[in-house]
Amino acid sequence: MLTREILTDPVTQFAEEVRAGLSRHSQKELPSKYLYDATGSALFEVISLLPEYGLTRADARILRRHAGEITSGISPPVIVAELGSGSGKKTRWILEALTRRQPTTYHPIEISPAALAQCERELDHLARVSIVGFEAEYLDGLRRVAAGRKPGERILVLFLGSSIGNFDRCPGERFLTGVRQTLNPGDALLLGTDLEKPAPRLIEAYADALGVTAAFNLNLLVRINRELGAGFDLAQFRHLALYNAPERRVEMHLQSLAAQTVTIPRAEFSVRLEEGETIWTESSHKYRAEEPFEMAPRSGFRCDGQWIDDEWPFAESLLTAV
Ligand code: AVI
Repeated sequence: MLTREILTDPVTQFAEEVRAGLSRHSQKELPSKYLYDATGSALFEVISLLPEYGLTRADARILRRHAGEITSGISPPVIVAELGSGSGKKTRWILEALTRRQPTTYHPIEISPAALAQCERELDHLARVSIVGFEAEYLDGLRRVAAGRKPGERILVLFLGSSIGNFDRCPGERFLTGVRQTLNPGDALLLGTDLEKPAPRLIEAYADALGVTAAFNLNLLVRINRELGAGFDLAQFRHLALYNAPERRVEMHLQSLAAQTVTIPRAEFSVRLEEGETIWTESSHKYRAEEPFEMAPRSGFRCDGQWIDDEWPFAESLLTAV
C-alpha cells in the first residue's frame, strides 16, 4: 500500500534559503539538501555506482550481511522510519529481516518527491510491507510517524548512508537530540557514518574521473535557474572538492571562473561573485569508529552495536533511546 503526505511549501522556502546563503558577505553557501531534485537524485544514484565512491556499496554490504542481527535486539512490533530514504535500495534488507517476524509499516521521509517516488517503486513489491511516505523535512516527518504510532509499537529510525556527515558536527548532534526527543525509551536509531580514510582516496570519491559529482554539484545552479528564474551560466563555474583536514570533512564548492552578477528573480535578489570566489554546497564529515559511541550519550542514546565494512571503512551503529 502506498500513501504520501506533503508537509512543506517547497518553492518559497527554497527562495528564502537561496537568498540567505548567497547574500552572505563571507563564504557564500547553499544548503546541500537542495542538491536532490529529480536530476540530482538520479545523479546521486549514479555516484553510488562509481568505482571511486565506495560509501553506498559499503553501507549496503553491512545491511545485507547483518540485517538479522541488527534487528534482532528490537522487540516487536516495530515500525520503520527512514530519514532521507533516497532510492530505498539498501533498506530492503532491514525490511526483509523484520517481515520474517511481523508485517511491517515503513515510512520513508524525503524532501525530494522524485526520490520518494523511486523509493516507493523500489520497495512496493515487498511482501508484508505497507509504505506510508512523508514528503517532509526529517524531523517534521518523524514527528508525524511518532504521533501515529499504536500503543506498544517501537520505532526503528534509519539514518543511513552517512547523511549525518552532511551536517556540521554540533548541529549533527543537536539533530540526533531532536530525533531522540521524538522517540520513546527502547526505540532505536541505526546510524551510518563514513569513516576517515586517506585524503587522496576521499578527493577521488568526490571528484570522480567521469565528472558525475561535478554534474551533481552544478545541477544546483540548473535548479535555481529553473525554479527561481535565475541566469547562472554553467560555463562560468567549476566543481571543486577539497579535504579540510582539521575539520575532517570533504567540502564541495562551486567556483566562479569570472567576476559576475547573477539575478535570481523569484528570490528578488542579485548575487555578485568575484573571480575565484566559491559557493560552498556540501560538507561530508568523516568519523572515527568510536565517535558514535561518544555521540550517543550526548544525545540521549546508548550505542548497543556497531558493524564495520572491511573494504571501504564505513560503520553502522545501533543506538537505543534511553
Ligand atoms: C548523501 N551524502 C551522504 C553523500 C555524501 O557522501 O556526503 C552525498 C554526496 N555528495 C557527493 N557525493 C555524494
